Amino acid sequence: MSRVSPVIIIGAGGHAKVLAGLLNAVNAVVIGFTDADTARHGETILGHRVLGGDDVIGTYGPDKVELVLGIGSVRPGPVRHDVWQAYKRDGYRFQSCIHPHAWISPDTEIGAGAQIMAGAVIQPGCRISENSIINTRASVDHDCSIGAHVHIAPGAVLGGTVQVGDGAHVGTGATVIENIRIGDGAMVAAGACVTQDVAANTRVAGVPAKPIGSDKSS
Ligand code: JB3
Repeated sequence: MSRVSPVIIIGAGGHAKVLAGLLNAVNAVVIGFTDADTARHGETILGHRVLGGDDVIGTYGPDKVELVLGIGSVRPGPVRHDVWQAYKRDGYRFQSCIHPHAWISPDTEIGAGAQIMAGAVIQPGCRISENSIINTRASVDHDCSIGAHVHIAPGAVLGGTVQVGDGAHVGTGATVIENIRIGDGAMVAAGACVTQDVAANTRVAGVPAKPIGSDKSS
């Protein structure tokens, strides 16, 4: 992870706190957090202040600061994608965050702003695309392809050669067996065991996982 530029963490909730812990562990220079909720302004989290709203970012500018997207997600949704696109359009760069206690095969392709948390394992031949989260203790086995803006939640297990489409969510503790394709925007519920491909924008749950509807309906 590049630690040349200081960073601002966007959001000051649970996901941002985990990222602050990671950034502290790698001695990154953290300027502080921004948050949409004015009640949070002035708080200190793991040694870093909530500086104000996102207007603070503009006072630095894209040549002075890199961003870390600290807004998480528990289902597919536009927020992470939209915030990412807005700042990218304005010329900002997102710093990728890799916890020192993740194990990542050296040949892994890691996109800009990807976040790989403590205890994650990524085996050879994988690609983790931009702005995706491989959360605490998740395991991604050989030759998996993880699209952009994906969340592989804590403790999820992907077997070999799994493909996860852009914007999909694999819930906490879910298991996906080898060679499965999970479509764009799909959601795998927590604890599910996926043994068949999942179509785009579809939600599945259970063991074995079955469709429970379209994510557009939630
Ligand atoms: O499951 C795990 C391990 N983590 C979850 C994570 C992936 O997603 C976590 O438990 C949460 O369920 C969720 O974390 P997140 O996104 O940090 O949620 P929350 O704790 O609700 O905090 C979101 C924060 O983002 C709130 O303080 C919002 O006010 C703030 N926020 C929302 N939109 C924003 C914006 N902040 C800024 N700066 N800009 C925005 O556009």
